[in-house]
Amino acid sequence: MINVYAFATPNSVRVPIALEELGLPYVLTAINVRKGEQKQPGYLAINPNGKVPVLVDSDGPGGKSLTLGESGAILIYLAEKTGKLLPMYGEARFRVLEQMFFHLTGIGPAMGQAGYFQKQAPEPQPSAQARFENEIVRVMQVLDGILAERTYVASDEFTIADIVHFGWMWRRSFADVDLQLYPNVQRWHDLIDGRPAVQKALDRVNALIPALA
Ligand SMILES: N[C@@H](CCC(=O)N[C@@H](CS)C(=O)NCC(=O)O)C(=O)O
Repeated sequence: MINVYAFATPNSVRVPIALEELGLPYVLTAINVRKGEQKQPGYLAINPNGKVPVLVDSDGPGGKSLTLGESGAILIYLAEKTGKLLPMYGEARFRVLEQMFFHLTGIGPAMGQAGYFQKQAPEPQPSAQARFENEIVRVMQVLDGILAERTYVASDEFTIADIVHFGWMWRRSFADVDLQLYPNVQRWHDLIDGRPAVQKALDRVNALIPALA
């Protein structure tokens, strides 16, 4: 049995997408980060880092239960559990990891920080906002150049690196990112968004948001 603790967020959505793509059944439990549920003691006992997503696999390595945070680590775990979406050896494997690290240390943090300074900072911080907005343009241009050469981000095969990149592209409006400025990324985004497993995962995470009374 696989349990996923998540919300409708860019880092969370990767895990349901991977599980849908891999055809693994899972229970999805909402941790409402807008209400601070990720900082409650019960959840901190599952993830001391106080963030979503978390995956709990009762049938983990050696038949023991595994509790795992960090969306990138979770995707590698699921790929290796099933032998899919991550080549085992050679350059192809390291191109996937290269793209995952590029996103997780570059694009994702830039989008998160830009959105924070645009929309949530208690007072305007123009130089901080400009720093992260400029970084988004730089890394998005890098990604656009990569996608001019390849169908998917790591190769001409769909991999977990595409799932990692897709999370923030799905939630790009938080950082006011316009994909029309990056035509190769737009082409790739539409390809990923059109996958039935991706749509199923998006429906499931969107359903975690409580309806406004
Ligand atoms: N590096 C982590 C980042 C997780 C993360 O920042 N999750 C956000 C939602 S997208 C969160 O839990 N935010 C609530 C908070 O930071 O308190 C991952 O990839 O899983």
